[in-house]
Amino acid sequence: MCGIVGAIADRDVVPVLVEGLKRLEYRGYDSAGIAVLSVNDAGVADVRRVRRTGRVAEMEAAAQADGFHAGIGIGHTRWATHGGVTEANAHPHVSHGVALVHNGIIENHEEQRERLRGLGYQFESQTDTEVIAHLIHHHLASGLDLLGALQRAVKELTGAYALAVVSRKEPGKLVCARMGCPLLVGLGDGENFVASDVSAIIQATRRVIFLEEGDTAEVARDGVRVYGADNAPVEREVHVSDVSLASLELGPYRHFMQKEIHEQPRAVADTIEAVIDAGGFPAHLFGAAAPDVLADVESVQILACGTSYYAGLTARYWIEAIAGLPCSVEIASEYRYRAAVANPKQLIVTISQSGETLDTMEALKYAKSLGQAKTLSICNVPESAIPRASKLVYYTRAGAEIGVASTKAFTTQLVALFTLTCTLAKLQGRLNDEQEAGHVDALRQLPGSIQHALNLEPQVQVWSERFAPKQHALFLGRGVHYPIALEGALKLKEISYIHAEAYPAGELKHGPLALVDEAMPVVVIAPNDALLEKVKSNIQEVRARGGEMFVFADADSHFGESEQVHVIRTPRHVGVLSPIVHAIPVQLLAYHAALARGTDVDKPRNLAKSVTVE
Ligand code: HGA
Repeated sequence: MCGIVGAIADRDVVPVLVEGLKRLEYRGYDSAGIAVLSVNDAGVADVRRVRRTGRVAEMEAAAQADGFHAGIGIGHTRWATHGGVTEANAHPHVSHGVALVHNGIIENHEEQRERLRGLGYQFESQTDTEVIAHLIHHHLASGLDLLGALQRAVKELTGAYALAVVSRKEPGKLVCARMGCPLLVGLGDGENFVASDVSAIIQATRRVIFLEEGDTAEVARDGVRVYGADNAPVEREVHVSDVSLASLELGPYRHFMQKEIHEQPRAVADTIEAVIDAGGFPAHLFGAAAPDVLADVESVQILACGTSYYAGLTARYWIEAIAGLPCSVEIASEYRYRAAVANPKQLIVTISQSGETLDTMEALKYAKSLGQAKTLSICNVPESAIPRASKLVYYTRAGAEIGVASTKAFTTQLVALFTLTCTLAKLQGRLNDEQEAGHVDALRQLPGSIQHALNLEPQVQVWSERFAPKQHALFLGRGVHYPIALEGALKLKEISYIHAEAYPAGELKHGPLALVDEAMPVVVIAPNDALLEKVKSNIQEVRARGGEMFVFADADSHFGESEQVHVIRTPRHVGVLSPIVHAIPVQLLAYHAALARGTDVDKPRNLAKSVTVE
């Protein structure tokens, strides 16, 4: 979603802002802008701003043409929530020499708008954000300094925000605030930065302070001061980010999604490294408190959104079958608004690639408010909000995931969830040494099996050409592979815009079979597991109705090909980890179908990477 970058330095910060915004492009956005303070010959500062709908490169060209140079400025990529995609709605928003960028949603913006109109302010945009610029100006005009005006203004806002602000009255500082949306301060040498995501400033510094909920900060060239929610000065830890530049760059690949699909053997190997090193599933892999927290767990509730939700659905099969614990999985945005029955011995597991998915965060807060103290998060971004709000954490080590459509985050979440399953099973006394060694061994083999699945790319590409002209597709799976069918359908619709639905194959005759004809390709995930014969019967049902089938079956499934039934043989059956291997070909199918249709794979329309609004 939206991205923020800000800088104050002895050099021209415009290239820093532009590069930062380019690194934030992956989050999904529809317009971009920067505002700088430029000082005229008489030493008077004023705000200069450039905004464009469309790509950062267009905004950059306009800034260059206008000769933008300055030692202080803020930039933004906007993913519209309030007000259409127009230049007037793009950030920064300006009020009488105060310029501001905002991530999040201000819930009481209408009430504030009325109040500010009454005070004589005129609005140029339809955004919720513009009220903040006017509010800050209003408090500045009443005599407060910039930081004080920001601190006063945020107390009048309800909703979520990360804010970065400059003012022509105080050209030597940036001020910023965080509530509900991530924001960090980057510490350079005689220069400092603000960003919503460390990737935006990694070219300038790796030393960062993650602001906490309710924090504000004053960022000058020679120093940074952070204030807590009560406006008293606070010390916040300085972290050194280990995000690698290579993970933020495309290298030899055409798209980040393609790069990230191919990084999966490495990402999975890195994520399971701790298990392999330990030669088993010791509870402390989830944190020092894990032996206590996990010891008397009676059931598991998984909360997540999108692809992470499908990872959770897959894990349910494992947790119930291997650990013998009841497990339910719920979409976070649903759970947070229903009267859930609390059980303090239930383990709440949240899954979020970014660790800042707002619905998942709110679901976690809600669970805690119900007295659910046993919380565990599976997350790919260290120090992000959701793991920080959880008792236990398992970090997937996928590296930065830039493509909006999640790939390596999904498969690494699955291995993390499998690790959790085995850890719980062990604590429940349901995993003997031999079984434990067997699961460790299966994990050790997994990167190799994933590589085999990647080698199927040329065959999948041939299929994708048949898919490209289609308007609809049906995905079928059974048991632990049903969530992979769901994930395959989601990937296809996200990036190729082909409408796709997934069903448990046994449901076919209860409705979706009515859709099947020669225009409806049916993708079937059919490995050699206990449900294979059932899936084969379901396939006959499709075949009898003239449907064309695309079957991913592992080498042991003995599927016959025919004119109507196309088969790609996935690697030898890998037992319980099979859904992880079968995730690969459905990702490849979506990727190549999107390529064939010419859509923007890494930036699908209307979607954003980290969903930080409700
Ligand atoms: N509400 C603001 C910012 C939106 C945002 O943070 N998106 O991720 C707007 O609509 O401009």
